[in-house]
Formats: sequence, C-alpha cells, structure tokens
Amino acid sequence: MDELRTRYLGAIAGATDEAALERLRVAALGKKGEVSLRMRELGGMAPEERQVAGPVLNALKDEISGAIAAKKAALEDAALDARLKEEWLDVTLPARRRPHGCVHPVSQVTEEVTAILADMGFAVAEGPQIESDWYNFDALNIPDHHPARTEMDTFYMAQAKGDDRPPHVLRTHTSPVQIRAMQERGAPLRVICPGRVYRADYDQTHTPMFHQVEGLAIDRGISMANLKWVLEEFFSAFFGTTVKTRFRASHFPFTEPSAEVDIQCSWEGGTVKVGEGDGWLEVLGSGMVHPKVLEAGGIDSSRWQGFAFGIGIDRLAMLKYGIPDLRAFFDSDLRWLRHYGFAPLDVPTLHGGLQ
Ligand code: 2NL
Repeated sequence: MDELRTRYLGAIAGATDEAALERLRVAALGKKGEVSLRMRELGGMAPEERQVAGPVLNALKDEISGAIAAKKAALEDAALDARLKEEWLDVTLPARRRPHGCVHPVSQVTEEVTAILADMGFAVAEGPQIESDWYNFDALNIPDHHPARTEMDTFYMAQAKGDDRPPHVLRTHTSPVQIRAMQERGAPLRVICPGRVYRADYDQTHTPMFHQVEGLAIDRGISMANLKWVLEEFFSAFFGTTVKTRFRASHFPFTEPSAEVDIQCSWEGGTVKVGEGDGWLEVLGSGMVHPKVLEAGGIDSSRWQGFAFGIGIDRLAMLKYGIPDLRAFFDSDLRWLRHYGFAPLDVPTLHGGLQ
C-alpha cells in the first residue's frame, strides 16, 4: 500500500493536464482500479485483518481523490494565469472611431422652418407624394389647358389601357396636402405642409425633385396684412436679423390677389447677405386663397377667408448656409454631406437661436 500511495501521489503531482489526471483516477479508483481491486479483496480477509486494512485503504482512496482534486484546481489556476498574461488589455488606448452620419441641410432647414411656424400656431400636415390630378390641379383652380398640367412640366404615372381611375401625378406642390387638411379639419385652420415635390425640370437651378413648404391660415377676417406680418416675422426668425419684405403683384390660379415676395439683401463680392443692403431676392409666392379653392376644400367662402404661401426649402438652405450649387444637394456625395451637414444633436429650437 505504501508503494501504491507513493506511485499515485507522485504521478498526480507530475500530471500536466486534466486528461492525465482522469487516466490516473480511473487506474486507481475506477471500477477495475488498483485501489478498488484491493477494496474488493477485503471481503476475503479474516475480520481482524480487515479491521486494519479497511481504514487504511479508505484513507488511501480519500488521499488520492483529494490529491487529484487539488491538482485539478492548481492546473485550472495556472491556465487562467497564462490566459490573463496572454490576453492583456490596454484600457488606456483611445476608442475606435465610430462612423456617424449628419443631418442634411434640407432636413435641418425643414426643422427650422417648422419650429418657427409651429411657434406661431401652425400645425404640420403631411400627405401622399402621388396625387390624383383633382387634388394636384382641379382643386387648386388650375384650368384644364394650363401649361403646368402638360407632360412637359409634370410627371404622370403610367396608366394601363382600360384603367378607369383618374390620372395620377407626382405632386408638383404640397398644396394638395392643404386641400386634404381643409376637408379633414375644416375652418378655422392653420397648417404648414413641408415635403418633396416633383417637376420635369433639370438645370443649374432646378432639380426634378425638390422641397417645398406651404402655409395656409383660414379664419374670419384674415387679410394680406396678416400674411405680411407672418412672413416678416418668419424671415427675421429664420435669418436671425430683421428682414424687410417687398410684395409684388403676381398671378396664381389658386390665390386672388397674388403676390410674389422679395426679401432685402446685399450682393457683395459674389455673396448674398439677407437683411441688409438695397437689393431684393425673390423667395416665395403667396396670396389670399381663391374662393373656389376654399370651396374645393369644403369651406364656405362666404364666411371664411385665408392666406397661403409657398417657399422652396432648398433655396432657403442655399441662402442661409451659403451653399452654391443646388444639384449637389441630391448627389449623396459624402464629402459634401460632411461639409454642409449638421450634427445630429444640433436640433434647431427657437430659444437656441435655431442653431
Ligand atoms: C410659389 C407659389 C404658392 C400657394 C403656393 C396655396 C395653397 C392652397 C391654396 C392657395 Cl391650398 N394657395 N399655395 C399660394 C401661393 C403661392 O407658391 O411660387 N412657390 C415657390
């Protein structure tokens, strides 16, 4: 038994992995292990012999399994130590750069415009980009023969032979959203409708898709004076300085009277500055809503009147942020976007000066 003890304890001490320990356990304590066989021999011994050998064998068995468990724990510790040394981590290294996007100037300006007009009590309405010709043209008092209706200017949806639905177009303005707002909400009403609009036009200053925000206020006793105040207030807030406006008589089928509105600006060294100088820049169309348009929206034109206006968002962005070329807006050029884009957390607010 001394020989067994010395041999197994020595082998356990010299084992270098868990598999070797397991082999030793089976050899000593397994069903046919050396210690187990000796234990089985106890049955054939004389009682007084057994009384001596029994406890000694039991003690040997405990000693061997204890030594195996201790060695196993020591091997695990050593393995962990080795891993910790191997997988050393420098927590003082700078973090990897995370790619981040930024806010497109059109989105930024849309938010700015919305913040200013929402503060004046205008709700935001959105609607479909594909409209029936009734919502896009008829409801706005645009006559059948009007050039805006031709395929030269408007994108018509393809229509299969036998399709008896009315013709549909990519909306050429966001006015149809305002017609829907009149129908759904009735008067009094104050809404703005920002969004994408489409016209078949492509050159230095026109893209086939662009962005517009239209405004509509309907109430009792609304006049051009209210329109002028709202627009001057709007431009002053948007450009962060008092901006004079100039109204020029114009014509739109959906407003009567109609006015194009210029804002005060200076031209120096090829750059435009809004709110100073004695130059003028045309920025929007507006007027008093035509009675036929009110009626198309289900509003009694003998009791209610309203003003409406339409502004190009892309041009506002170019003016405010000094962006020279309109076409670059929609090229998805990452260098352009990073240069002219805004940090995602720079949410425009009135109290933050819209910056
Ligand atoms: C322009 C012209 C304008 C409107 C849009 C409008 C909408 C309704 C009724 C009446 Cl529902 N008018 N919108 C009015 C005048 C001008 O936009 O040249 N925009 C850049």
